[in-house]
Amino acid sequence: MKRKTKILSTLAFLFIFCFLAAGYAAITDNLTVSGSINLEAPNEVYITSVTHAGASSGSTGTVNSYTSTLLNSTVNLTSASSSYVTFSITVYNGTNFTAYYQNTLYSEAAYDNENIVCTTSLATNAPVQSKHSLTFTATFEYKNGISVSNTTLNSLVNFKFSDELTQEEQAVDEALGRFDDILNNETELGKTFELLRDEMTSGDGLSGRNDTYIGNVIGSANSDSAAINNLFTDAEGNNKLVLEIDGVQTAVTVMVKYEDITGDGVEDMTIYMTPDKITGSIWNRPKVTVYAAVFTSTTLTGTDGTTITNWSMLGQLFKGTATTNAYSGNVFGASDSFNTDTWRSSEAYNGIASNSTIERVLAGL
Ligand SMILES: [Ca+2]
Repeated sequence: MKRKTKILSTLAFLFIFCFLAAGYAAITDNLTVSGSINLEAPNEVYITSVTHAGASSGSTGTVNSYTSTLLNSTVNLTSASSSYVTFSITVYNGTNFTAYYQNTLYSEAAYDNENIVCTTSLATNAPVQSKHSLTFTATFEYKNGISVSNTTLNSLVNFKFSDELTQEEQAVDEALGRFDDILNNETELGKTFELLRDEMTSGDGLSGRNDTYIGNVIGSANSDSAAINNLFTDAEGNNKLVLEIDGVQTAVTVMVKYEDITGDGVEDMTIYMTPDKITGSIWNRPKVTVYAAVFTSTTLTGTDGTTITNWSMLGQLFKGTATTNAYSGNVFGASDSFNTDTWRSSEAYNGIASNSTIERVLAGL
């Protein structure tokens, strides 16, 4: 997941470099692609469409190209100081986290008429939710009170969204990517969905142990923690539950449950992750931040008759809280885990209020 992002960032950079080196005319030719290329959605916020949304009489706007959150356009206004051109722009958030509009940026080298300004309909920090689109307008018009001389603007503007993740969010994102790999039959070291299920159901001799979930929370059995750490370690030996940036380490504690969340009678795989330290007691059960994602399975049949099970994430990664609790089977009843039944969203999704259960949040999708 991370490598993919790097490659795409490099491509985006090369695009920008092409703009600067070759000028605008050439890029339109470069973008002519024939045949069909199947690309995965980039793990970033990016423009998916730009259309005309209005102009004053005699004014015209041309979309030369767009990539990432960059728009290259030419507008020709009239000498009327009130003339304008408006584009309607749709962006898609391919990341696992809500991104927020920051500002519209440009460099003077790629903006050849300082008397024309670009204003968007977005408020600062307007959110675009993970795996969702957002449409807004960008209007090019004269600055107030200038005397019109040059009526044309060639520009490259960047509608900047902050998809920068905190280290905790990055750590959770890495763990989520690894979980997807485990479910979808990654063959390295034999780590698969089947192995995960085997570890859940193997039992560890503790009374009351539930074979539908497994975690590496403090109170879980050593064998459960070891199994989770083994599963989340990739072929290069990197434990994806620990992220270290500049010497600062963030550990992710996970609980994986095999349960029917969608209500169709078929078990789903749910992963709950917290970057918080779980420090409760039997007398004190504080809430911890818990991210949750639900994966549902589809069985596909190949032309040769073989079948594979494909797991895909429903919606997005949801942020919420859960109450600390004792891990099932822990006879001492300490708050060494968290109770997934108490999970409530802490952000609103698709008109569903925050403080909703994961079932309710999913039902709104
Ligand atoms: Ca289900």
